[in-house]
Amino acid sequence: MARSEQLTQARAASSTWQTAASGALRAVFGLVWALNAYLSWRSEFAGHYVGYLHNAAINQPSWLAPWFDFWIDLVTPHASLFIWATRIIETLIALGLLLGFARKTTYVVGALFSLLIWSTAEGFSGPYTSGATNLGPALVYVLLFIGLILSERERGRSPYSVDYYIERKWPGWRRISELAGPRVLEEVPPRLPWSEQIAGMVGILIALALLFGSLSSAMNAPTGTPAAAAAAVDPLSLASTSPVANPRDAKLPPLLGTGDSVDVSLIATDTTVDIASGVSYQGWTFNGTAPAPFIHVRQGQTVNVTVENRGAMEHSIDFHAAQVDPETDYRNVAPGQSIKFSWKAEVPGAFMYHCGTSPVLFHIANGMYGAIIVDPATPLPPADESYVLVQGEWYTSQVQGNTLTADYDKMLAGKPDEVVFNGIAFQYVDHPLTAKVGDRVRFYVVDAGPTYDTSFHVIGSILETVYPDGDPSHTLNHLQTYQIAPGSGAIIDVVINTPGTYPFVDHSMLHANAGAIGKLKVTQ
Ligand SMILES: [Cu+2]
Repeated sequence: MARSEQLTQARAASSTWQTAASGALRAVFGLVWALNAYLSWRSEFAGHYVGYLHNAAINQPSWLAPWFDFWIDLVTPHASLFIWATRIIETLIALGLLLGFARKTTYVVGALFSLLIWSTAEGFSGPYTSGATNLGPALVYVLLFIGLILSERERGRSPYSVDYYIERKWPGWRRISELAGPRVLEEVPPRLPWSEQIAGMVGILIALALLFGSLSSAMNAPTGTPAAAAAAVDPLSLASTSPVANPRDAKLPPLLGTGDSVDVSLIATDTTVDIASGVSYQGWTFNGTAPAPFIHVRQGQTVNVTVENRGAMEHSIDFHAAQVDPETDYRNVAPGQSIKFSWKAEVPGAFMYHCGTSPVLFHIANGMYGAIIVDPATPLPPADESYVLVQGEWYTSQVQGNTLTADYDKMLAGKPDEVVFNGIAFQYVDHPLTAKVGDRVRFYVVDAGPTYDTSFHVIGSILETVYPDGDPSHTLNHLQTYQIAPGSGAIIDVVINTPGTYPFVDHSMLHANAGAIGKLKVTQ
């Protein structure tokens, strides 16, 4: 055999294998897309969709902010349209790659779509990490599409594609399927013998089995590893700009009773509560709200307590206003059980009460806290308006969409996502508390923490009288700010003589930014 003939044969063989390899690469890439497409059809994907956009916007360089804001503004009001578009586009790309259908269009659309979705929505499905780290995978996807484009420009028609058979009937199909020029397309594409095709497919299947095996074990990694770290969404970034729908009434409720004893019934349940406008949180509560009911009694009254546990785990009660044996009365109550005990309200004040079951940090941060106001036997100077403000903290992780739940790691690290008065961020900005000029406005402020104190301050005013812990035997006058530690309270009177809107804040501005701000509207 002549040397030139040998060379031609060798070239033909290598070209045959390259064409097969290019087809195999396309099909394997198609399987990855099929997995992406499959994940996009799950309800979790739809539930998280808007959250992904917000996540992706975190930690981006400032020059990219308009790009991310543009997508958030565009997608948020039409989320379901974008969810369906994403599902359909991903499915079509997967089919195009697997079958070799409309290859040119598939590659171009695929490259553009990859760049877009990775740079805006954090990728295709779980597990997620936040921000710019996804630009890496985006570029890999785009490069793979470009690789396919370049390879097929060189090689022309692919016998391992549906396009090949369509073109044999309708040559015009080449316009949306082929990347090569007319000269290359004239050539008959080389094709491997069936035996070698089958051997190649077996090899690919083994490689894929190994790949998906390691992928699924990475995706099922235990909590705490980066792969399982849930979407870290800031609840305030999910909040709607419309006003809080159901603000908590801050008015001090009337005394529970005027007799010598009063009955208090608290029911522990697993409840979903609002923590910002349009944002809910799966927490634990007493009587379905966080904070729990404001309890108002008078010094000298006996408080008959019943705590019933209708939740899924142990809970208990701890009244800071009571003096009882904690091992007995504050013991854990199993689900389905209840506890009764009585105590006498001997000391007046603004007190916290909470679940005391371990870890208390978790039970308080998950919503199980409230305020109990014990009026002094000799009444304070009368107030015209009386409001209860219980400051709390929310530590969140996203369950789905605008529904969040607890993040114990954030609790341990002392990193609240929200700091709030009466459970819902900014609710009294949307719905200001009210008073008339010259009124004595009394705030019963309780800091439930669990971790941070409050530096209570009324902008535009000076605190007229402060009763530390709410006891009239301690009286301070004319303070600018009063600091209240977690687990304590104070009664704070202000008198405002000029009409206007006076914000009240936790003057730790980090906390005010995170929700601990409200407004007092003073009118004539
Ligand atoms: Cu509890």
